[in-house]
Amino acid sequence: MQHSILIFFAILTLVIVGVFVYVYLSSVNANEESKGMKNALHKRGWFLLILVVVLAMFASITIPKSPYFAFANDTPAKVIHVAAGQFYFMMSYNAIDPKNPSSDPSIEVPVNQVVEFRVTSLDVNHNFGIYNDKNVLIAQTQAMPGYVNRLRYKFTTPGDYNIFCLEYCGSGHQVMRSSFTVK
Ligand SMILES: [Cu+2]
Repeated sequence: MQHSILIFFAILTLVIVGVFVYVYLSSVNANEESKGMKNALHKRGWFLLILVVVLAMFASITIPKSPYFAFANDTPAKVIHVAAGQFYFMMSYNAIDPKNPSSDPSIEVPVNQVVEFRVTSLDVNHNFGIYNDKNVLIAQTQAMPGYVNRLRYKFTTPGDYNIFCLEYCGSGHQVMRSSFTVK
């Protein structure tokens, strides 16, 4: 891992040096540029075309992998309602009334079935991050006041999962923690 980071930065350094060399050489060779505005517009056109092509390639590769489309055509086997607040998570099988919030003491989620978390906040912005028993983040969504964000996921490994807040939300941010069991 450290090896590949080193190689990445070495390549990045070469690219940056290359850009500087190119800029230097092109400013030395000022005669080429003296053809006036026509030359500059010509170059700008090519630059914009290449930029659009590269961005379109990135978008076509990454957008289909967006988690917003995950399990979009499935009907969730179970819906878990989540309300975050300073500094706690409430989870319930039933909708949580913001005026009188209450949670279920323990939450169980079925394995190998699509479940949906409906996540909101009762005060400021929080985050709902799901970690497996090896402390690897496997899914997350923002918890926002006035919005319900739906997070669908299919757990393939039974066990205990932890919830942590991933949005700095105040002095007790680091104590925000909850958990549920996948069976
Ligand atoms: Cu937080």
